[in-house]
Amino acid sequence: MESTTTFGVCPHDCYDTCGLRVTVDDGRVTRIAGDPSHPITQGFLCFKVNHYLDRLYHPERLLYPLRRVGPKGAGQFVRSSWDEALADIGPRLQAIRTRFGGEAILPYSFAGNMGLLASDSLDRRFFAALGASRLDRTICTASAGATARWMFGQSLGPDPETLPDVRLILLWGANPAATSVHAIPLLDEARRRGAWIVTVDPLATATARRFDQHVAPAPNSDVALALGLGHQLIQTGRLDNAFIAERTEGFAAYRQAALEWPLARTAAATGLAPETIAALADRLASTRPLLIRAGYGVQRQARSAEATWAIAALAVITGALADVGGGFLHGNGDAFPLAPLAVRGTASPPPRSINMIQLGDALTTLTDPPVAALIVYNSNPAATAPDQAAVLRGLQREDLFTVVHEQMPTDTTRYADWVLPAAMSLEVLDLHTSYWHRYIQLNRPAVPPPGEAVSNPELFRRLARATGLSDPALFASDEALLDELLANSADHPWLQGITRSRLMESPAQKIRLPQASRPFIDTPVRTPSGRIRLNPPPLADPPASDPDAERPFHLLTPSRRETIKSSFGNVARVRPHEPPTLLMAAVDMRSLGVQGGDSVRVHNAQGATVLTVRESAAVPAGTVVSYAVRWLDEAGGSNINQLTSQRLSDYGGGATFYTTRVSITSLG
Ligand SMILES: Nc1nc2c(c(=O)[nH]1)N[C@H]1C(S)=C(S)[C@@H](COP(=O)(O)OP(=O)(O)OC[C@H]3O[C@@H](n4cnc5c(=O)[nH]c(N)nc54)[C@H](O)[C@@H]3O)O[C@H]1N2
Ligand SMILES: Nc1nc2c(c(=O)[nH]1)N[C@H]1C(S)=C(S)[C@@H](COP(=O)(O)OP(=O)(O)OC[C@H]3O[C@@H](n4cnc5c(=O)[nH]c(N)nc54)[C@H](O)[C@@H]3O)O[C@H]1N2
Ligand code: SF4
Ligand SMILES: [Mo]
Repeated sequence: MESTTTFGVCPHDCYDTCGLRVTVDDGRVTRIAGDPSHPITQGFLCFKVNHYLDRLYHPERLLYPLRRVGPKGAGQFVRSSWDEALADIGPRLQAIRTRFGGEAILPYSFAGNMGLLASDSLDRRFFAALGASRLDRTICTASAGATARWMFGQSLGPDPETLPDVRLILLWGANPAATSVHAIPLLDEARRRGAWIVTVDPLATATARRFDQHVAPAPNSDVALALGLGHQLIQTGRLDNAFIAERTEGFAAYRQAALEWPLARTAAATGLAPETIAALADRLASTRPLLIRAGYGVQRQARSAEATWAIAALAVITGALADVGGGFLHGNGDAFPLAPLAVRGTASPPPRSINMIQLGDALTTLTDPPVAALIVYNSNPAATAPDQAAVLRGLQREDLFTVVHEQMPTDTTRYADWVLPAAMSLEVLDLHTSYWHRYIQLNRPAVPPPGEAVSNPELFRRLARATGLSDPALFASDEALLDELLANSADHPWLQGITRSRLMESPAQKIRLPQASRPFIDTPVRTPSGRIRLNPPPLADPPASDPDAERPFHLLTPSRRETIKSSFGNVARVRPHEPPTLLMAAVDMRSLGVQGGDSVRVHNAQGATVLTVRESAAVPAGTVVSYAVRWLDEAGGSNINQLTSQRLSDYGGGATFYTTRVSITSLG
């Protein structure tokens, strides 16, 4: 028996971007393990990817092109061939372009596979060549990213490997025990060395229970809490005035905003005891190094950017940025200075942009031109996009031509005209960066794709040929794309010597930014003035009216430990076996007259779904929780995104999933 081991990378949308060791025996993957030599992965994987063979060799894997035969959305398909599929798709896209213009074609993708070739390569070239509508990929971190760029010019924070040196860590709207498990050993080590770790989360999550202190503000009261802490620091004269004077601008605007939040008002808005707020301010003023890690939970609300700004400002006014390991971390994406691949568009002026959060409106209300073709890859919007009723209404349109490239039958493939089979990351070449750690990693194929499945770049080569496009850049090989990516930025000091051959020898290369380098102290602040901006970004006013404002419960739908959004929804050993659940405080269950196991109808102006109630001590009164994201076919054709809205955040065009008010009706 022939046995080989290759290095791979976990492709999922996760902070940890693990290095994998993949064992292949006689052409079949037999073991997938964490790379023991990878300093972040440390030889272990999370619960879900420990069962990855079940996903790789899943009996439902899509192996051949499928052509729709039944009515739209009925999920009836017959096996077809690539020749037949491309002979239909190519001319149809051309006809749509001739009739309405390229903008009638809309790509929809996110981070199903985070590889740079899978998520951001020939797809962009193909759609630009067609003059297709552009997609603003905002669904995850757009608000925090835009706010970080406003304040610092970049999304950059300390190297996570410096975490053990930090003495006060705030995990604000982050749940790494579920969403970034490789942070836990680093946090544990910091604690062994004397750190105090505070979780700021309305829910008593596994993270909150594990560490030293849980501060539980009311959902969406982060602006009040962060500015209230700032108020305390100002009033008690514990700012780093020298740091503020030398390195920032806009402090007067910050100060004015913070002074509106005296202790009593902050306590009332957050539901926290005044002593808790004052004591936390004391800690912030007196402990070094201080790191504030803002998770993505704080920036899925209507006031996402304002909250991110107010939280990050605490790390600035205390001077915490000046210590190794200290400062503010929302993301580390800009630690990888890879210039994107060159894209040539045909359209002038550039085509319209469509915010992916507003897919429902794009499919149902746009007329000039309408969206006539939708090409989905790396994403499952029927389950994960907000305002699901509008999304499904759009997908249901008989005059919408929908092509979905997928690994599994999903809620979205059900609405396709063509389902095309996608390779998995263990079957393709790719390059990965991380939004948290500092390793750039090569993913090598361990086995070929099964059946007729193809990688994302290969899909777009085939689509380009079928639509009659001829620019050679649309047909670049995977190796050429990889070399182009690395060569584009080869001069950058952080990427010195990181070449394809180096990565072939040693597949996880740390970028050449010294671990002890302090972001925005030892690296430039890339704002127009070169100073950190303490004045808030230009925040949008709230909408004049919110039809759900008076509903009794605040619904939160954060990440579930067992799945990544809707991915893994069909992996039996991983997915939850209970029906889609609503977690409630005992006091709310009593007042509604419901018991554990009862069905309730959860509804608001957007839509409705039915969930099974379970009592939870982790949930405060007035808040209800349903972890994201279950498949629609588990719950009679709907999930919690029936209740979320297309409303955009205050800056950066981000999602507002966690600003959702609902009513609940007992069904017994
Ligand atoms: N196991 C697993 N891992 C994942 C994912 C997954 O689905 N499952 N998803 C991946 C993806 S796509 C992402 S973006 C990341 C996200 O991972 P995280 O950054 O951890 O973000 P979330 O899970 O969205 O929310 C984190 C916490 O924010 C809290 N929260 C909600 N509303 C508020 C609020 O108003 N204020 C405050 N202070 N806290 C609030 C929630 O209760 C939750 O515990 O995780 C990635 N990793
Ligand atoms: N209510 C609520 N909704 C949410 C969130 C929330 O917190 N609450 N979180 C939001 C966030 S943070 C995010 S990031 C989004 C994520 O939402 P999506 O982008 O829809 O992510 P997934 O549900 O993981 O689906 C990814 C799909 O890509 C497919 N895929 C994986 N690799 C490949 C590949 O190489 N090629 C192709 N063609 N397909 C591939 C997988 O099989 C899977 O079906 O969900 C958002 N939706
Ligand atoms: S999902 Fe995250 S923690 Fe799990 S293996 Fe992938 S990168 Fe690692
Ligand atoms: Mo995300």
